[in-house]
Amino acid sequence: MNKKYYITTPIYYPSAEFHIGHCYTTIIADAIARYKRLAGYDVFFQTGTDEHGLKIETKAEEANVTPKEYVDKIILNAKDLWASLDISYDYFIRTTDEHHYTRVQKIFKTLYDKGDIYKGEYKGLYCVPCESFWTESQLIDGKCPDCGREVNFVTEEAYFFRLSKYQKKLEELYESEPEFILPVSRKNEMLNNFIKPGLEDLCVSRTSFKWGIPVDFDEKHVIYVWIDALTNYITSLGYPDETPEFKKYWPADLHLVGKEIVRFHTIIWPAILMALDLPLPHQVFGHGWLVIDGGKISKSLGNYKDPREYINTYGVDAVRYFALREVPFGSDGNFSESALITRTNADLCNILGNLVSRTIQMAIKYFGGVIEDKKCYEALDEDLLEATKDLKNKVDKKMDELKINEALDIIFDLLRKCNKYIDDTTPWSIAKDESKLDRLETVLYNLMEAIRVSATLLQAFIPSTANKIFAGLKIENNNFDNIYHKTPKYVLGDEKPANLFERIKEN
Ligand code: ME8
Repeated sequence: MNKKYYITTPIYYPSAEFHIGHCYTTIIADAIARYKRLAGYDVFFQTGTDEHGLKIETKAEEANVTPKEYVDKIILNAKDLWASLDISYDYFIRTTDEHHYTRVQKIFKTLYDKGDIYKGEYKGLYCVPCESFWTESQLIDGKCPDCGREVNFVTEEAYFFRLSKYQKKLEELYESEPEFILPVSRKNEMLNNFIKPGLEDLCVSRTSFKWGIPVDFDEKHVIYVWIDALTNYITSLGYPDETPEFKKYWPADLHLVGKEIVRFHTIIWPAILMALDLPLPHQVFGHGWLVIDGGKISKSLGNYKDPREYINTYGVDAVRYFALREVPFGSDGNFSESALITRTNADLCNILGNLVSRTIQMAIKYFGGVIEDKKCYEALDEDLLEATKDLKNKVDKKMDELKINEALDIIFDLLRKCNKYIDDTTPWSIAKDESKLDRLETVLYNLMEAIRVSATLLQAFIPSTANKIFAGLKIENNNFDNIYHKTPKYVLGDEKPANLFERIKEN
């Protein structure tokens, strides 16, 4: 049986249309999911939407529609966005799905019956836009540490999750699983800023708004945020029912999240799972933010375009490639249209596009598109042949470490080597000597094999471009099993394929 791999994105708030930041996480999750599928894993890739809460209730009121009508429209657009970005999710969970709804109620009741949820009174500081409660010591200059806005003092009857009980177990988890949180710097932040100072019990119900899943044994309360949101990762698989999907895919292999919600995924989520006696996810990766001109891309500031505009203008793979390649994964990075253009021209157009088109053109021109390995090697070939042979191992290693941008850079290193190989071998001058046709054919064959191997790996990152390359080489797509099965003979026909990327004019 194939090994399984379960990867998730956060479930995003459909309080406004999605922006390039949401695309960032989802594209990266998609590339990892595709990579694992190509490697033969049975992958379950989940994304979705987190639809309850006061913010959405308020937005819907402002728009004069019901909360459900409000979110339905945004989700339709979100699904369209994911389709135009070639996002290959296996399951899209909505927290308004009936299954999720009833399963969350059961989970809440189980935790209540076990004494891990109890009724008390909440007195505290609350940030409405972030839907987060804060303690005095967490505030920065008296304001919400996440968004910098005012917080309000509130008192209300509420249910609490006994988070404090799991302090020691969480410390042990961090100790015994050093790679539970990546990058490691975020682990230290969680330990030193949140766990070590002492965990407080967590408010998990509200009575001040209605748009949420009711506590079924105390209907005045709606289940508030994290028990509703975090459990999406298991309710989608059928939990608390013992479904085959749950048995197969849980625990998750990777929760990919932005750095601002690492805390919820590495403290509250494992504690809930411990309370339910369930195994914990293997890893939570907290990536950095895409920023615009150094500032946060924000739904509330509205400083962004619909990502579909970029896709329509520059193509899906320009956007995907930028998200995957531009920023060292884990760090913050700037997003701008001019950086997107520069990156597309430099890598996709100049390095990849040119190489593929030059190689295919030469194969057509000199051999009518029919190329075999004539094994007429020279010392000059060594570097390219070795790099081609090593490529998958090197990329695998980077993918295992979730160094996605470096994985791509290694593939592009090989493509750069191919371009240099053309410059060094100068096929057009070999072509002048009739006696050297075997050598010329070998050079072209080496290039085509390097392109094929690269395209096999690129399928995970820029799938539509990889498909065009396979189509241009007139071969079937490879997966990782047959990546090193050499193509016995390329038969391209005599039609020059369209360029993969057109150069974009820089302003
Ligand atoms: O937090 N750069 O939803 P959300 C990079 N519903 N990634 C970004 C980003 C940016 N500028 N902006 C958003 C929620 N993201 C909760 C999650 S999970 C059980 C519940 C991505 O709509 C990033 O993944 O605010 C971030 O963590 C997520 O969107 C926040 O989405």
